Amino acid sequence: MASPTHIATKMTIEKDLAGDFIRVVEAAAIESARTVGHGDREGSDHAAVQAMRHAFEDVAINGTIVIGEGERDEAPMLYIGERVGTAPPAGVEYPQVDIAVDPLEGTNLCATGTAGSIAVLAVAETGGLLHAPDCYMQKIIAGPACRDALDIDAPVKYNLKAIAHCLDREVKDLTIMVLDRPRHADLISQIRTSGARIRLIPDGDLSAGVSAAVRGAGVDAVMGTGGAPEGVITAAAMRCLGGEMVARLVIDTPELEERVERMGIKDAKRVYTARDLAPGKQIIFAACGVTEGSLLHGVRFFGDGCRTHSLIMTYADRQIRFVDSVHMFKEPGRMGVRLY
Ligand code: VTB
Repeated sequence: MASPTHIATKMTIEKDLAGDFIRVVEAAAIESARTVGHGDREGSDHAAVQAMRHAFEDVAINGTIVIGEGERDEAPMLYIGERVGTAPPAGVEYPQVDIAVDPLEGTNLCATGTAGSIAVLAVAETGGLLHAPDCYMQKIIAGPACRDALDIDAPVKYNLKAIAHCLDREVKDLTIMVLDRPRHADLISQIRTSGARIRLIPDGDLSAGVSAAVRGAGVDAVMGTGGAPEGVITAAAMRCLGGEMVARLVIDTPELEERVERMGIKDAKRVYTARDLAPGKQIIFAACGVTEGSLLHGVRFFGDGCRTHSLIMTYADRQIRFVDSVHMFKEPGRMGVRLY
């Protein structure tokens, strides 16, 4: 008979753990969704972080947070380097994984009840996710049709033409999502000059990026500068979806230069692809909608429980699942479960 250790080492990260990570993002989404529109972004974030941290306790992993809420001295939970997962029984080893979390991506969106906030994480075997510093990252993200067609150093109109060509349509029929920030004034004006359409978003370039690689989500590409940690999690999703991404860290202060050097990043100007940012051989991406969005529905409460909408993807196992869950908080009551 196989020993428990033998069984544990035979576990594959993706097949055996994907379902557990749905619960982790669902827990974060449900708790932050209770704060939607309260105008308290810290409160919303705290609710998500606490719920996610708690949910990790039930997952049979030897996990290390590599992208999280900040350095140990600035974040009490889900800080970089924190170990998460259930303590294994004697003689059992749980799989070692690196985890990138964004318990509430789009805190402002949640606090203001605006579309597009999600609870999200990416998991890979040790070393499978770039330990990106918390700085900006220039990104272009598009769907699988645009494989190898993007050039981060080329003019905006070149990339728009390339995307249009890959999608077999005209530039004027593209929809590009851009974070609504003053730093994007020139980018926005160049996209407008080219004739492509723009959807300006207040926050949430991570779910926008994932949407760009999902047909029917109404977005063809994401362009501009957003957070680097969000970029790594987006890259994990692109690996699962076969989407295209080119990115570069924005290292514009001596402090940041020093920090990336300390982190072992030799070429600060390096152009990264999704594979460079998330090189894992086994990758899990899990996201759950908090507020309503073009990719995922938000959490809907119905008194006795709530309903959540999640996306769970695995790379090697090639599974992409949209999961619609009903969570009963107590005994089913007279309200019953709603169909939609
Ligand atoms: C973006 C956005 C995120 O950070 O990455 C942004 O997608 C970048 O920072 O939702 P700025 O707000 O400084 O532009 C978020 O807003 C998350 O904080």
